[in-house]
Amino acid sequence: MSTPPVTTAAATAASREAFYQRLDARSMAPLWTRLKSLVPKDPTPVGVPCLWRYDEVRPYIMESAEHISAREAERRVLILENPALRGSSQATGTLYAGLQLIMPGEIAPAHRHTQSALRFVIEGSGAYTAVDGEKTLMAPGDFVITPGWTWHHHGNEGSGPMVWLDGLDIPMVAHYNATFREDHHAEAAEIARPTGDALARYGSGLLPVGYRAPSLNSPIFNYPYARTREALHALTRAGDPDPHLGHLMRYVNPVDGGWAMPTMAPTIRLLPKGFQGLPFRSTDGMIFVCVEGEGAVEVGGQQMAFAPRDVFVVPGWTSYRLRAGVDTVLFSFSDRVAQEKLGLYREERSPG
Ligand code: GTQ
Repeated sequence: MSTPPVTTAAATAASREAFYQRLDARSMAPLWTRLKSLVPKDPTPVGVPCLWRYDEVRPYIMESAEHISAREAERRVLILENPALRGSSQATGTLYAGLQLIMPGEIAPAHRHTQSALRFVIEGSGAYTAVDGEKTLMAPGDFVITPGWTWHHHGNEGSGPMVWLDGLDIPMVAHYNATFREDHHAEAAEIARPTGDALARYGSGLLPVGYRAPSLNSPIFNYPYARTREALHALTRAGDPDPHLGHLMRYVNPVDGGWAMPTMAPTIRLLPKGFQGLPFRSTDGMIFVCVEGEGAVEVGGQQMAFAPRDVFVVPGWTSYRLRAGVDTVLFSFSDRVAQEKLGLYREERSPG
């Protein structure tokens, strides 16, 4: 039996390093120096908790109209970029968020792209978005879907500015390198159906017999806030909220009962007056909008107070708790639907 030669730690390190350099020259690398970071015990949060107060942001949004038209900009949007991810156009590791402004008489020209978009209306009235041949008029609190690769343009036929939050899966689609876009030959795409058609056909607990869904998106493309609000308040009369999450509802695709969109998971919740949520974390980074009320989120050892129209981010796998001083409504969205389909979604409830 031969005994291995005695080597010093320094000699071992030096010979390994020389080996790694020869591997490097062949576009190879040892896994064992990287394994723990490639396959960590649990997720490292991407981005940091952050909040944009609407009263601070609004003057900049309005000023953007002095600098550029919707036509020239194509989409006049101020991107909400996570402070830890500057330059990436990301609010979370997988999602983009921005505040879009459209002024009276303007049209944001028709285009389509493989990314999916959602809108959550922040302020104004009289503006519409047209998706796949149908217009919908938007009002504050409305949740609107633009499925990937559908023609869409926006217009404002009202007398004041309208602002909404855009949520897009831009980083996710970029990850797959599956980004395509096309500009429509006309500024406004054709309108083929009357306004309200989709809501009547698909959003009344009814579906046309024989209906075949053309995509994984809900055929309802505007979920009006008046209806959503009624549902939330009915819940508060019927029982107690989830101690971690409040009265939490998801926007559903009536065709299959799944999430309303294939890549982004939109939810809305009511936190009753005095709600003190227990800690919770989940693998999906979330973007919230305060719709009504006021409260605070405690996240990553930080307290962030929110008021209506404020937008805030809770990174994935970061424990947070929600509090509300008065009845408070929060919209939020994340990549949870994609994570669920891939078998990745996890959540954790702490007792306090
Ligand atoms: O409204 O189509 O915020 O294409 C970013 C990209 C909005 C839109 C954004 C877009 C849009």
